[in-house]
Amino acid sequence: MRIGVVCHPTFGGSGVMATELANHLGRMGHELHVISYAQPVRLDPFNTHVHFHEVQVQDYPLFLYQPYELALSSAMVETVRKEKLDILHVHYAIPHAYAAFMARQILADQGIHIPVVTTLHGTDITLVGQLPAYKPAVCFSINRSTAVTAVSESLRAETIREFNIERDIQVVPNFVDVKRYGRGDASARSRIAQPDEAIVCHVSNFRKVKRIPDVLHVFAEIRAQRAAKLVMVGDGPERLPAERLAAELGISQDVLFLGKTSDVERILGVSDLFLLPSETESFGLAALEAMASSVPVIASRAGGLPEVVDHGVTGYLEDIGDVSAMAQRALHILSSESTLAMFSQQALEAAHRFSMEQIGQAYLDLYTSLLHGEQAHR
Ligand code: GMT
Repeated sequence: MRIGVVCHPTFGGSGVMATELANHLGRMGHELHVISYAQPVRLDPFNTHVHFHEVQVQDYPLFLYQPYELALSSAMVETVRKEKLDILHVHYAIPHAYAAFMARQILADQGIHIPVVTTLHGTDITLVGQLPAYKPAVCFSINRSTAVTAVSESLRAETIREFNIERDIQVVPNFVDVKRYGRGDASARSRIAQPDEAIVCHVSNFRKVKRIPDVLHVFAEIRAQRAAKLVMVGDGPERLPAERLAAELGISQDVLFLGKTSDVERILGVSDLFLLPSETESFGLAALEAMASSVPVIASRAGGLPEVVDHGVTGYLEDIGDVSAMAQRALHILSSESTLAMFSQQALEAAHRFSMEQIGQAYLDLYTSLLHGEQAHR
């Protein structure tokens, strides 16, 4: 199959999912054409079946805002025509579903009919997508996609509740390539912590929705009871305030802010516990990646997190903002080697439920059904 993929190329989970899916389908022998304004970080440069097409936005002094959606629609049209694509799969509705609708119209005008799959990922529905400035266009482009998927039941339900949806939305959860993850040895661990210290980890893009202060408050309560280090991976607007808060809480010496790093797997591989106390989280790919590294998760009972984290089995879920309950759960998991080992094992087993092979096949099945229902351009 010849598949066009549109995504945000940054460190966010939707870009990671789009790119890993492209790498996986490319390894299966399909031809993947990734269209974005920059090469996604995880795109496999050694995979000869995966190709990158950069969207060229031309600066023009009349515009205060350069029209990215127009450039993206044009790039989709050109790539579909030149590469004879069968299907377009766009990740994150804004602005991709809208730009894909336009591309599809332009192509139809030229006698080329191509199905468009839109995958909803999170704040495209739960936050940004609901802003009055975007909502009508988001709703329209969801209704006009050939097929729509959401990464959790929770996100599907919220989309139907908040938008005027006139169509089916299929749930296709996120996946993880468990083989990429593993446990680090004592020497790797010793670079972060002393042998008696637990390693607690958080990975995100440090936006308000992640409730970064809660991560620090939970850790401060853990730290008051036992030796531990907190590793904060990622960067974003909440990072500087978090560094100040760590100082105010008197825990700076035990908190490492590592910024953006492509070594997330190695850091997870030496971690004992993962914290994700988000305000909302449609899925929580970071939690799944932690579980694939045998790291139990303490998270908020929000959005799709209960579909990923099994309360009392692979970690614990507590009410949003209940930092004391989260800290108590964390201390329980860390209370003995055998308790930690049991949760770690269960976390790893649960991660296998979201295997790349199975989810990749679900997308392929969807593409195939659309191609049978709609004449592709050849
Ligand atoms: O929607 C966002 O905030 C951005 C998006 C991203 O690109 O990282 O994150 C969402 O998509 C991920 C991949 O499907 C999910 O794992 C995240 O839970 C989701 N983020 C939120 O819902 C806050």
